[in-house]
Amino acid sequence: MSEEIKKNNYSADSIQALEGMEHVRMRPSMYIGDVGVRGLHHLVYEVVDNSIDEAMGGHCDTIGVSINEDGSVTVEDNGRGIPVDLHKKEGVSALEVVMTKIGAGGKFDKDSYKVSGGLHGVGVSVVNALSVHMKSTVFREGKIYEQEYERGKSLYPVKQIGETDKRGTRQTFYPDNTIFTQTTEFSYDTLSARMRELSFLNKGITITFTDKREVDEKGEFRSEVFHSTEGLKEYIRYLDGNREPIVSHVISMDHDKGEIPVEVALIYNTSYTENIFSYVNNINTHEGGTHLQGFRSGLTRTLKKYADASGLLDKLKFEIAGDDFREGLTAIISVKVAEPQFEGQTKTKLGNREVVSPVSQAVGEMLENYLEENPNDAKLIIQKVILAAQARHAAKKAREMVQRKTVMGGGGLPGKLSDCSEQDPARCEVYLVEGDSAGGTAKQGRDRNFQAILPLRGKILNVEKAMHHKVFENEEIRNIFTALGVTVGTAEDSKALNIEKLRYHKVIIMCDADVDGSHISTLILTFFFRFMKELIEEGHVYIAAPPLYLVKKGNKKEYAWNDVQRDQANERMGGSAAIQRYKGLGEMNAEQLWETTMDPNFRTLRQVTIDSLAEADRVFSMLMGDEVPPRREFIEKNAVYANIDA
Ligand code: 0RA
Repeated sequence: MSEEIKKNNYSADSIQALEGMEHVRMRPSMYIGDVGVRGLHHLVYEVVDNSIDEAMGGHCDTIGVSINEDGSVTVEDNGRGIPVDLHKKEGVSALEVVMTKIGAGGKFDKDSYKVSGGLHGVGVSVVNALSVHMKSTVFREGKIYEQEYERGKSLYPVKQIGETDKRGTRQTFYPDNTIFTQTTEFSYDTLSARMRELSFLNKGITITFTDKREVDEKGEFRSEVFHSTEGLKEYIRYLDGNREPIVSHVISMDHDKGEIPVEVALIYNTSYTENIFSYVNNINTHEGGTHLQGFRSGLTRTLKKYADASGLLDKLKFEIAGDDFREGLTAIISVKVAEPQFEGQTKTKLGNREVVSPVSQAVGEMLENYLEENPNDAKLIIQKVILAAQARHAAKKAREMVQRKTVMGGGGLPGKLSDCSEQDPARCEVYLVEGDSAGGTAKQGRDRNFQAILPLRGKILNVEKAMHHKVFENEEIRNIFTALGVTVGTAEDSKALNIEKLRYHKVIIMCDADVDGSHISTLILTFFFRFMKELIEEGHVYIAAPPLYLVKKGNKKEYAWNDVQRDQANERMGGSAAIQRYKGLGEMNAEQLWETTMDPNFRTLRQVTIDSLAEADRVFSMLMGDEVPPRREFIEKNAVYANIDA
């Protein structure tokens, strides 16, 4: 090859590399989903994923994650260290290739589990490109190596900076605030929840998580150590800790030998909800897919076979449906797939057909053994299935009644709804208001063009503890369904929602800013979470934030949402302002309610998002379940939405 061609090749390659990194900065959402809170946290997951891969390959057992004093994040592992020797093709160190080339990833290690899926596995170079500054430190073969970068560009070639007997890789990055314009502040709760989840999904690894941004009264950093010896089994106990089990222990299995490693754990509890969380390569597959399909078919087939053989179904007058086998079931499925195909709206649905049968078989085998060895538990499960089938028939009748009433009730809208005049759902919003009197004020204060008001009477039904037919028979809940325009699920799929009929694209919960109010918001949210999850998932649900104080002096007035704002407003007015504490929405007049809580130009709405479905489920089951002490503590310590609002 002539010198010239070589030179051209080299520059063509380097241009491509540059373009790759530039492209990440130009179109960050293509790589990390979005540049909001979610995308920001994704940076951490990406770096941690690389260390998890090193651990899954059996090369490391400890990962440290910290949010540093200056807001940067450090991830450190005790693995083999990213290689620093010359990468022949690129002419720079392997570390530099991994850090500055798109798509280089960790994939040059053949036997690692590096399996890119969804937005994960895009590579640490993406994190580098989106950071104002990043530093890699490698502890390897007795030496310490270092390289730093600015917005993805190396500042100097990898250099040796000392000697060590440690092994491992340390990565520190500062997210770029010109990319993450909304915020570059990491949330303790969000990261902590993900580290906990990862430790359950990868048993044996120790993950320490430390927040160095502030110290507590003892002068210590907030810190947690996550380590799970039993993996999914422990995860189930954690998730279902607030529910009452009907079987004596968690049923689980771990097939890590075959082509497709499958891990499953499940338990039955006394509730009426089905909770199945599925993961592919540590990614939560919200939309399910072939592994979930395999799980369901294995579960149904095995339980049905056992029930038929036991004679327990002999006197039953109707068919048992698939749903009936999953009432009161909490399950986690985790599979590892080498080349996952992700489908669906949020690319969280596994498409690989070859996954169905290994999962179905593994689940079948596991259950068959359990039922055989634990006949008492087996009987309890089958009895629960029969009850579920009976309840489903009752619910179907109740649902048909609701739908009949909706159709016959002249347009079908609930009498208590004060509708808006605008017809385009994208421009309409509905306020669900606690109590008739606040509802009345909201009705006077609103802009009737696009704002509808639905007052709710006192505490709505706790759906977490009610059987399905009770839910559909409840008047307040029926009012919500009919006001929103969506119909209740069909007999085949009680959770299918025709969300395209939604009459308002913003559904705003407005309750008093006190413990009772947050309890009521939680009840409404629980209902949405269990019966209209898409509504939350598609970003239609909001919580209004009414002010806590009115600070007034002469003709000056200011509202305050917390004590700091109150004191500042008071100072601005010279210190002797009259302070009114709002005990509830009812103390505001229509104008005040409009100004503070309903006027789109001034109000603050908190969008409810589901960050981690598993964690959200645990929180709801705790808040709405039978155990009072943890609930009281949680409600008093947090705003209800603390854990579900990103
Ligand atoms: C490929 C090869 C080797 C190490 C790694 C990847 C590696 C990558 C990361 C990313 C974060 N932590 C990591 N630790 C290791 C080295 C193979 C060898 O030493 O033979």
